[in-house]
Amino acid sequence: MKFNSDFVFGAATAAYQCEGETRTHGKGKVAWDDYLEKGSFQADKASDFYHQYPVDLHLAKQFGIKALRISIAWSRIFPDGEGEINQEGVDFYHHVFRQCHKEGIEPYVTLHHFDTPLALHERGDFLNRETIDAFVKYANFCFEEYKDEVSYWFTFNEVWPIATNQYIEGVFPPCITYDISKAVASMHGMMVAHAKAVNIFKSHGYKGKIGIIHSLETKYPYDPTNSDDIRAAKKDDILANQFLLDATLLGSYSEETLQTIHELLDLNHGSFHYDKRDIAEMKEAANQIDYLGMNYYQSHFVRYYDGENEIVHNGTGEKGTKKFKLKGVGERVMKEGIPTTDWDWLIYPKGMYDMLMRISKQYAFTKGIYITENGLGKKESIDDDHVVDDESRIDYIAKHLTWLLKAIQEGVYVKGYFVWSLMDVFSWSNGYNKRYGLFYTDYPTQKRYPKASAYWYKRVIRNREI
Ligand code: GCO
Repeated sequence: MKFNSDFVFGAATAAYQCEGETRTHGKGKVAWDDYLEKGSFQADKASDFYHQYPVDLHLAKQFGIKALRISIAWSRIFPDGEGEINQEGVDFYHHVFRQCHKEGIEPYVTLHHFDTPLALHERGDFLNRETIDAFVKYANFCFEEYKDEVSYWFTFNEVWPIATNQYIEGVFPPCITYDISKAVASMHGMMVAHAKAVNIFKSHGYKGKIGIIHSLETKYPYDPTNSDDIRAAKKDDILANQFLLDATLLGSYSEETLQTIHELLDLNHGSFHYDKRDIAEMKEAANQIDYLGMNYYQSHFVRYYDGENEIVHNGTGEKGTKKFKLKGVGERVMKEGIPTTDWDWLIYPKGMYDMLMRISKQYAFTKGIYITENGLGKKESIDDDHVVDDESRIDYIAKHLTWLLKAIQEGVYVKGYFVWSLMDVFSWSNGYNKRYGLFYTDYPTQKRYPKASAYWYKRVIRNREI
């Protein structure tokens, strides 16, 4: 079985993780700049995409990659999030998009990839309605400015990971732990911002297309015969997946979602209130979006747990230290026989298939899904002959593509697949220790070297089969 000729094979990046020049060329600060200064790694120069983009785009082309996910750094355009414009930043993305087209690469552009401008972050990020308004203005500016160069837009990347990492797990600034109210409110804030941006985009009649990207992690009961585990997995799913799928695809929160969220918040002394007018915007956007982006890396097996919150984020990369026990939700545990990455992420390609089937059944969503990220993060080095033999990455991608094909065969409309990442890029919690790239970035020289997976992917793209 082959992929259709219109199936898009691409690769993905994000501005802050690859550009470097984080505080120069007129770029405004983001919360990460100050936060990383206290730690052991910085996002400068990352992969120096600010200067190396012609090299990266040419390499992508040589390896048959005709679609690239890129994000715009909001604070490169509006250094303070709103108000004054930084023309150098505006021009930079014109250069990148034009170069993409010169190389025959279609840019798929994300407006927000974990990088709210500091000025807005300090005033509450997406907990503050002002950030929603500023985001919509920024989005609108980009739609108009780049309308001749960009045909595929995504508003946000990974709403749940932002919210949980900022307000539950505490590993993204402002590093707050176990505040589920804030996490839920910020997800809602981003969904309203997404909806308003989609509606403005559509009201102006741009010829391009627009959607949003969610990181979806399939949840299974640890013991499928245990009703407590079944309930725990369901709750975890509602918090991390269904809340956002409802908002995106229904434009409202289902009774089941609201009931679970309220129960969870009651237990954690929290609450969730929203303006009913938001629902009208969300409904309109749900009708108008053109596609859904799905990042998929891992699934979770969830066991019933009624103890206190205890979350250890395995940022260091050492196996065996990751814990997720959330009061009222459950406990995510390892499962015998299922392999894990160096970061204890369960490698479970069937989870991608199950999630695709679920979206198409539960939401009767037929407009099309892009797998906007999938890939294997690992510790790796390059040998003297510049060979990186990343068999395990090839195996990871091949297995996911196989399950993806099965979903397509069974009727799910999947429009494309993007490997995370094109080249090795900076990792938010792991610095330069965790590599995902098809191309090896030699950080000291900023040279790129194709890994075995790049040659393999080139063949997949050419033959349209695994
Ligand atoms: C990391 C993460 C990221 C994400 C990406 C999400 O190691 O920092 O894995 O690279 O995958 O930013 O969209």
